[in-house]
Amino acid sequence: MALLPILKYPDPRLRIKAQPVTHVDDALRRSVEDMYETMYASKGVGLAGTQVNIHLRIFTMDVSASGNERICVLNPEILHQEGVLYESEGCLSVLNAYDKVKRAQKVHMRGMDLDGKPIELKAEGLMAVCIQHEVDHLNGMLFIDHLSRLKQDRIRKKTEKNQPRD
Ligand code: GNR
Ligand code: NI
Repeated sequence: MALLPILKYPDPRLRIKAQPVTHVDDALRRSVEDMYETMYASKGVGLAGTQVNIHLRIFTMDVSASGNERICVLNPEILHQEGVLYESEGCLSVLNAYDKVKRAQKVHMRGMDLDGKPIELKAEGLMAVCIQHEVDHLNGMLFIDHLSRLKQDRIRKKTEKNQPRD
């Protein structure tokens, strides 16, 4: 088990589109264990492979109050979504930025588990938001991309001040 470094905005690697998982092996299972460890240590409710420089379509999630309900989805696909929800979001890859984002209230998702078996999941509320946030990461998208240009500029400037490049 190991803690993985989390890529921070504006790292260009956060823009890489993740590739589908074609086979599950021990190396992949170990990476997923490291992703859980990293996610829990950072107090995140979700973590996408992209954020830890693993550009495969994988995310881990635990939105439970107990912090003991692990969900890992490989090759997630959102089949259907409905309703509208504005929830305040943050991201382990975007420091010190929180804002409301328009999302679907419910999602119906399909994917594969670590045994390579198909799984289907219907989610609403925070879990639905988290799934949409993680699938965005796998497509190289960040929650701030959903905000106005003005808000994006403010976040970029604040980030540059806190972590100047070179
Ligand atoms: O820990 C996280 N909390 C969160 C809160 C509202 C909406 C989305 C999230 S996901 C985030 C962890 C993260 O950055 N996952 O990619
Ligand atoms: Ni995130």
